[in-house]
Amino acid sequence: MRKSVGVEGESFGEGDFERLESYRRKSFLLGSFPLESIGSETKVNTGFSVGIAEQYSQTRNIMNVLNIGSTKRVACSTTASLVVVLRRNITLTQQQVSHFNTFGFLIFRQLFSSDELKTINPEFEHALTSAYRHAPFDGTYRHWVRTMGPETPFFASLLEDLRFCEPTKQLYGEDALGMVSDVNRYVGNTRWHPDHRVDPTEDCYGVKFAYYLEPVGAENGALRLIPGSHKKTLHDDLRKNLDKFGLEICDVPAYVCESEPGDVVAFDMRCWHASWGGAIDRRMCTVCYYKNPSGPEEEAGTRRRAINSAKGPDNSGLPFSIHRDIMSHWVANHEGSEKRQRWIDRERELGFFDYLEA
Ligand SMILES: O=C(O)CCC(=O)C(=O)O
Repeated sequence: MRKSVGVEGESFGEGDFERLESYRRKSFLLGSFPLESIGSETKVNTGFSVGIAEQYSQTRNIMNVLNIGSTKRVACSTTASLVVVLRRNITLTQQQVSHFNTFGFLIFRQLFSSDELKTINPEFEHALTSAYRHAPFDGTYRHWVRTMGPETPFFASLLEDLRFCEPTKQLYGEDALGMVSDVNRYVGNTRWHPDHRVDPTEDCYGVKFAYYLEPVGAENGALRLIPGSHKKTLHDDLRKNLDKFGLEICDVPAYVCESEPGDVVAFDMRCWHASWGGAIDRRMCTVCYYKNPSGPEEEAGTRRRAINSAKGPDNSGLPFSIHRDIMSHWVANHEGSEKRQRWIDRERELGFFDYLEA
């Protein structure tokens, strides 16, 4: 029996997996939801998303989807699993844009599905274990590696994932630049700091999407942000005065971004941020974009960043050859992604790959 799932008036049946996948690439996310009971109804939270092509071929039964909405009921008949195509609203509302502009951050709950976390966790382990084979993690210093190489395909796809690059376009312009997807094992507290300077002649700026793989709260390593500190007056005031208060990290007035696995915190990298009480081996990942500089001053600021960011890998205790191989793979763009090529061309022009290509 041919079953179908409706997507904006279209219907799909068994064997239509390629077409389903092309929808996912454009703007749809697919959810695969195991059903415990047969012939009943189940609730699907559309905040969850999965997009793994191989699953389609394994999941031979596609059901009707009823009532597209935020939480929906789907009818299911005689099968133990179900594929649903959901259109996730990846566009920020005006209110979210204003929140980000004013406070410097936004939190997206359950942007990753539990199925995606099942891919993220082993890729995370593999990326760091193989990169630091020469010095296995012993809790004395942070391990950090970029995940844009062939061995971590899920992480490597994230810069081009619409969940990240579409909001970035809204916040930093259509031509914003995809920079980094990385994974980290943090050790204990992180002191207060901004990632970028606020003066555009000295540095560029952009957004970091950060997600933790364990639940984190106020007492165990959640990201703390000082709202509005991406703006010059507060940013500079903190640079000048924060240390003078002699406050513990946790006593500085701040917003604590409690999070569960699957949640993502997006913040302007000029914001002052820190963490408190975190465990040794706090697993955290990021996806980062920069604003494409416009005008000679911003370009000069971005070129300075390019020179400084070449030092990053040296400070991570990672053999340079490992970093170079990962980045060279990304820059080679074997997949022929147009979007990525545009980023690469502009980043090369700005000097971000000088150290790789020297
Ligand atoms: O999670 C932490 O300890 C801090 C994260 C951080 O400083 C960063 O991502 O820049």
